[in-house]
Parts: sequence; structure tokens; C-alpha cells
Amino acid sequence: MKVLLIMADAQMHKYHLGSHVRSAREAPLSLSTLAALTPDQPDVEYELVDESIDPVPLDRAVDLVGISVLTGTSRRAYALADHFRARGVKVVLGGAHVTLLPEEARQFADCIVVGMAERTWPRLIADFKAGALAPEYREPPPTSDLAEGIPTPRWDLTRLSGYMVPYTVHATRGCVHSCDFCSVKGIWSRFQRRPVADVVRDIAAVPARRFVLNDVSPFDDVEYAKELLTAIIPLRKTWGGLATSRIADDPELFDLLVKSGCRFLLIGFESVNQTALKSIAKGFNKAASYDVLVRRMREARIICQGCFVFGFDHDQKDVFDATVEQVQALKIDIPRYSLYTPYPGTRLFDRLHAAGRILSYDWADYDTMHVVIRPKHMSPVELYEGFRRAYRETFRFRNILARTFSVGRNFPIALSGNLTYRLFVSRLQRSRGFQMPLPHRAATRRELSATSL
Ligand code: B12
Ligand code: SF4
Repeated sequence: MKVLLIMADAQMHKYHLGSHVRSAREAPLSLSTLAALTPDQPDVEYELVDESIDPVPLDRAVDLVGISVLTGTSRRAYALADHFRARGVKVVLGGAHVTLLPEEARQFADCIVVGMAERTWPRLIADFKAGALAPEYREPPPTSDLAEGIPTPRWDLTRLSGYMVPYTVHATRGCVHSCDFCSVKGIWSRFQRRPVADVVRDIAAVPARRFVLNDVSPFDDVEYAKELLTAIIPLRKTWGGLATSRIADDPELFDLLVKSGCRFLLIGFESVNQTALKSIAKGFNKAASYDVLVRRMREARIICQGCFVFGFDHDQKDVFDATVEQVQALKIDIPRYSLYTPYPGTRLFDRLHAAGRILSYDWADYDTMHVVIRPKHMSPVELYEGFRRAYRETFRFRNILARTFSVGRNFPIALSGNLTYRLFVSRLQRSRGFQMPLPHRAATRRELSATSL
């Protein structure tokens, strides 16, 4: 039985070396995790395609197609689903967006998988073989931690040369926080931890020195984090991941991060304004102590990718200059800016939808690079132009050097990260300015999948 698993194109930063494409990111785990879940059904043969780096083989003779869907990739995913179904191939849709909007996804699939698939996927495959594929498989909301025994992902099935870091591991799902714009609570209603021994097994199996831990917030459960980091130390690997600003609050935790080989962390600072942080339920970020965290990371030689968001209700027109100034003063190694985006299933979506402030219901615009809301203290054009200006200013050569020149041995990595963003900035500057999106209403089935393959 041949199964083609696809991740629809997310238009991410990538490098083109002739015909060879490499993502500037780590390899995602969605497909390699699914492919590892049926070890007791060896007749199932998987092909994994991440469309961000490789073309989808549209004519491949396969029995079943599975497509992983994010909100921003849903239009592309639905178009791919339409294509394979028109060929008579059964299509299963799963992933974050399907979990958030199952009724929408159902229109494009023979079967949808809602929630995590560790238990449902093996059953789905067995049902398909028996000619009894159900229209829906749903994991009930979790009531406890993740069970032991989740298999090590099938990294061997991904094109490893397609990623900056090809080996990815995960330890937790969900987050202990609930920021108003974040999809995570809608996808994983509860923070769940894997047994430390299982995570260590996966990391030990990584056939390279470097790996990425792609959990959204693994260190805010401090006791678990300490146990995990202590167990990683003897493996003598180096790694990168995501964290909240709270890692600086506990010196022992920070010390363990360093000792376990941490070299890179993406931190969601979001805003330099404490009132704005409070309004998005992220008041645990303390803008006044960002300098302490960044300094500590620099001393520990951990590269800091700092993320900031524009478009909060508290943002005035001076937010762009104020943020760029802070980013330079803090010497954030690799800054990143996003636009406030109301993902479906979030409190933000409900609030702005009720207030009539959502400008675009075209999910393809939900990549945090498009203005999809009517901001409070500026026009959509001012928001978009301010966002572009902030990127342009931050990635001027003199500003890049002012931030990164003194980072010591990390200089080449910080510089190459910044140069990647410079490429993105030149694309952003060339792009058309803000266009009032149409339709200003929920999209029709045809619009949801409107793209040419
Ligand atoms: C790696 C990653 C990426 C990668 C790959 C995306 C992908 N499909 O995984 C890239 C770099 C492309 C990416 C991009 C973005 N991402 Co991202 N990303 C992640 C991250 C950190 C890890 C994904 C992962 O490997 N998870 C581990 C696996 C095991 O979990 P999983 O993917 O959910 O898969 C399980 C189930 O969902 C299900 N499943 C998934 N797919 C399928 C398919 C089938 C057929 C079936 C049956 C089941 C199934 O089975 C799996 C096992 O249980 C997640 C956060 C996280 N930790 O999950 C965010 C996340 C998925 N990203 C998110 C966001 C917001 C973005 C960006 C907008 C960020 C940005 N500003 O650039 C862009 C989207 C760009 C666009 N055009 O849409 C959100 C999703 C929001 C949403 N509603 O879509 C998440 C949840 C993070 C968050 N804080 O909210 N991202
Ligand atoms: S801390 Fe990060 S992952 Fe957790 S809810 Fe907030 S934005 Fe989402």
C-alpha cells in the first residue's frame, strides 16, 4: 500500500542552489511522526513531500494521500486535495487547521483527522486497508500527559539536505500560557509532556551533533524542563529551540540550558510596551528586563532570535520606530517582525470578528505577513508600511553589524541569519503595498481552494 504524505507549501525562507532548495528552518515533524506510527504494518510504504522544498508528484500512482494543513497553507492544501480526489485517490486531511476548523476541511477530504494522530492514524490505515475508511477520526481532548512509547520520527524518509537542521525532536505539546492571538490552546487544549526517557531515546538516535526541539514552550514547566535538560547533558549534543522570556527567571534552569548544549533560542518578546503585553495575556513578559535576558544569552553564547508583533490595540503610530530602536539597543541577534493575526479558534479571532474588524477571511493571508485586521490607532496601510519600514531599517547593513559584530564565535551564524532576512526584506519592499482584501466575508468553497497547481 502506497501512502503519499504532503505538507503544503508554506512559502518559507529558503535558499536556491541551482535546482537544489534548502529551507532556512528545521525539518518539521508532522509527516515523519505519522510515518513512524505503523511499524506493525510493514506493507505500508510512505513517501514524504514537503512542498516548501520539493514539488508534489501530482501524477504519482498511490493508494492514499495525507495532507498536513496549517491555516496559512490551507488554500494550497485544499487545491492539492481537489486534484488527487479528481484523480480518484482518497485524501485524508489533518494538522493544526483541520483541528481548528474541521467542518471547513471536511468539504475537501474523504476523511479528516482532528487532533493528534498517534492513536488514530494506525486505526485509520487498518480501516482503509479493510475498505472501511471512516469520514472522521478524532482524538478526544487529552486528560493526562503523553503516553510513553511514541516512536522516534522517520527522519530517514525526509530529504535531509532540504533543511538547515534536518533532525527535530519534540518533548511536549501545547503551552501553559494562553496568549490571545495564539492557536496553540485551540490545537492542544492541555500542556502535555512526554516521558523524559522517550525524549532522550530520540535525541540519542539523532545521527548528528545538532538537533532542534520544536516545542512551542517546553521550559515553562520548570521542574520537567530541569529533569529533561539534566538528562540531555550526557548526550553532548548542541541544539536550538523556542522559549519564553521566563527562562531568565530561574538561574538553575538557565545554567542547565547552557550545559545541555543550547546554542539558539527563538523568544516571543512580542512588544516593548508592557501595557500591550498585558492586553494580549502575555504580561509574564517583562519588557523592562529584556536586556537582562538578552545579555545573559549573549554571555552564554546562545543566539537570540527575537520576535515582535505589530498591530496590537495598544500600538500607536510610533510603535515601529520605538521597536526598532529597542531591537538595536538590546542587540537582538536575529530580529523578526510579524503582524497581529487572528487565527481561527483564538479569543482574538472571536473578538475582532464580533467587532467587524477582520478585513480578510482568506486564509492564504494568514501568514503573519499580511494585514488582515483593522488596527485601532492607525489605518491598515499605515500598519503595513510601518511593518515594512521596521524590516528595512532593522536589516540595513550598519544596523546588522551594530547588533552582531560583538557576538564572538556566533558572528557567522548571526550574520547569515540576518542576510537571509535581508533577502526577505528586498522581496517585501518589492511587493505591492497593502491592498484592501476581498472578500470581506467568509470565503466560499471555491475561494478556499482557489490556486493553480
Ligand atoms: C515546524 C513548524 C513550522 C514549519 C513547518 C510547518 C508544519 N506543517 O509543521 C514551517 C517553517 C513551514 C512553519 C511555518 C509557519 N508556522 Co509553524 N510551526 C511549526 C512547529 C514549531 C512545529 C510543527 C511540528 O513539527 N509539530 C510536531 C508534530 C508532531 O505535530 P503536528 O504538526 O501538529 O502533527 C500532529 C497532528 O497535528 C497530526 N497531523 C498533522 N498533519 C497531519 C496530516 C495528516 C494527513 C494526518 C492524518 C494527521 C496530521 O498528526 C501529527 C501527530 O500527532 C509548530 C508548533 C508545534 N510544536 O507543533 C508551529 C505551528 C504549526 N506554526 C504555526 C504558525 C502560525 C506558523 C507561521 C504563520 C509562522 C510564521 N510567522 O512564519 C508559518 C505559516 C506560514 C504559512 N504560509 O502558512 C502555528 C499554526 C497556526 C495555524 N493555525 O495554522 C503553530 C501551531 C505554532 C503556534 N504557535 O501557533 N511552521
Ligand atoms: S507563550 Fe507562546 S506558545 Fe504559549 S500561548 Fe503564548 S504565544 Fe502561544
